Amino acid sequence: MNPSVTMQQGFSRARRVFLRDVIAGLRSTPKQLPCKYFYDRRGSELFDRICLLDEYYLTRAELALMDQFAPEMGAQIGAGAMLVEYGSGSSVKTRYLLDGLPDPVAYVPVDISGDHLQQTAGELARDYPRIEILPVCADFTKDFALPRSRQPASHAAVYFPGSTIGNFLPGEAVALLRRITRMCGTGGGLLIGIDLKKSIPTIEAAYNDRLGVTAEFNLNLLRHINRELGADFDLDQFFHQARYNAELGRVEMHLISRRAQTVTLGGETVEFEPGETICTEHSHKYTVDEFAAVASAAGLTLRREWTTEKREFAVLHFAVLQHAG
Ligand code: AVJ
Repeated sequence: MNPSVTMQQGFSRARRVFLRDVIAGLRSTPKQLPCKYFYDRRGSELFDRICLLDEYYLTRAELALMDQFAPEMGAQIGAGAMLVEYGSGSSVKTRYLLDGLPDPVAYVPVDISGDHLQQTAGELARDYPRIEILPVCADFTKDFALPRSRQPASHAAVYFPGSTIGNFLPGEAVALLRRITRMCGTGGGLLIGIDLKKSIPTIEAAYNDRLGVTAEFNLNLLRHINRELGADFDLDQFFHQARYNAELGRVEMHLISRRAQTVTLGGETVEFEPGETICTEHSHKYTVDEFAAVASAAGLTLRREWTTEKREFAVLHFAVLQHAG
């Protein structure tokens, strides 16, 4: 019997999807891997370290906005909301928002990483006893059901911080925002963090830090694949590089093969040429107007914007105007 078949039978559903995604990505030209698989335990820790780096201005800029304007953002969202966060991670920024929101009914953190989610939900339940915490372990790019809160909410508001929307191609971003529009319905809203276009050296430095934490984060994707899928990537034979594609307005992260090599996974082999790259992440940068146009295509209207003085980062509030259906 083909050994890969026996192995796959022992795989959980999530792992089979992971394997399918990885093989499809490595079979395409140019090779690519989905960035959502960065976030195993170690990947999440490395990302937390990225957020503290001198060069990685994004988190500091967004936190400064939350620190200064959360009460205004909360007022803009309105009283009695169910706050739904996409990709909640450690919910650090959320605490500012929960502190600024008038009488929120429930907080629904949505994250793909179940362990992290349960831990964070427990901490929030302890610190915010008056807000019902309803964690949902899901991939927010797929449909998921909103939990029902004990106390009925007047409306749903999605919080999508961190410029995570930048990982999606503009067309995918419209599709994801449409889901949000549909889920919230008329009267709902979206508060979203967007990394803004700026000088290329500033952007590139944020993804090529001197300490090499981003390189570790990128390479850890291969380690994750080795561990979960029994692949045999040699991490020493790939190196990290991030470059800004000005035409498409995005950072592209790559893992570059140092030499010709063959990698085995799931009973299949994948060949690499010297210098061949795997694109592991796109991180789109927008102007406020560009992003408002993307959101408008999904039935969302810009209501307010908060930007840092140096215009590094923006937090934008959109209203669902017409329920797209
Ligand atoms: C979490 C997607 C916003 O694109 O800046 C950081 C991920 N990748 N350094 C980003 C990331 C490399 C980050 N996002």
